[in-house]
Amino acid sequence: MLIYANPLHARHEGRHEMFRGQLVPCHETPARLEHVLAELARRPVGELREAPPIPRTALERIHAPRYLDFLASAWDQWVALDPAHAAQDALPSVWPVRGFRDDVEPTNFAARMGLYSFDAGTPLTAGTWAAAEAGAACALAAASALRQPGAPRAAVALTRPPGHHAGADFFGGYCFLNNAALAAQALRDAGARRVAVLDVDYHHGNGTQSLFYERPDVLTVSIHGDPRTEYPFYLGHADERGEGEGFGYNLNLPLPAGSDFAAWHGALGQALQRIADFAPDALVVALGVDTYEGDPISRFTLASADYPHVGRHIAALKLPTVFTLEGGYAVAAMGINVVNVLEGFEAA
Ligand code: 6XA
Ligand code: ZN
Repeated sequence: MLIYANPLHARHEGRHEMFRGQLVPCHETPARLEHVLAELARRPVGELREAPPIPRTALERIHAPRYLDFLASAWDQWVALDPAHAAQDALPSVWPVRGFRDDVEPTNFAARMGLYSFDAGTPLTAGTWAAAEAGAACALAAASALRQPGAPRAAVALTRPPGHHAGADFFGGYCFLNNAALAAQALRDAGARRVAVLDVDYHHGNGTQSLFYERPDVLTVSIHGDPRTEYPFYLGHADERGEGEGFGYNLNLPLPAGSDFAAWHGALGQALQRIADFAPDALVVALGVDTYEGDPISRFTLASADYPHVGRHIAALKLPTVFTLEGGYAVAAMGINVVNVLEGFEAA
């Protein structure tokens, strides 16, 4: 497999996130990706490649122009308000919920942060845009690689910040640009007739679901903690099946917090059956390993030894596959768990 690691990921390093009513050190840190790279150096499952820059037109296939303009310039605007801001992160604190307008872009910076986000856990920093854009470039490069003659079976975008919570025009859940959606769209644009996205992160991929909700050409399937108790709370229920032409092309498999690998594995079987029935030309896997028993913010109990099986089962679909990196906060185990999935896939 080919591996595109985001060379600018460490430029995004948030200081604090709002968590249970307090500002706490960020869970989503550069060390996460460093651990995956270190484990890949020990167990090379693929060849590391560099991604070319992503054109703005590719970003606009998924994200709204005014959102991209805001993200690209937000840090400069934040520091222009007060030079002291250079030493702080920008976090949103006000949002347009039901009944408010979102068609008029406010000039006030805090109001625009709220317009383009859905939580206060996702700090925007000096290097956020550079890191997010370079991460999206990895997703695009991974998708393009699969369409080349003599392509390998899989390509990996080792990205952070992650992407699956980001929608057409909002950030949240540590995500800014939706790498999995960008890869799926790039596969479609390069000629794949149908693409499936399988999201195995602990948290529902609300951004990916909403981006493809009315489309029958991209099937979205997600296994995740039940949103009644688990983030992102307001989407991810089993009765969300898609809308209009997209009806029947979204499958949510929520599981109760505390679920073990036996339960998770059952849901994976359902997910893989639905994907096989859809008969796609390519697959995108939003690979979060926050399903791990030691994860500090999640509540499934998968063990490191379970992850090779996850990779093996996904490989059984026999589809050209892009992996994008999503969550996982048990930092020391993260490298092992991610490489276990990739190794299981390669060994199949
Ligand atoms: C709330 C928790 C964000 C979850 C991020 C994640 N600040 N998503 O791992 O997959
Ligand atoms: Zn997650």
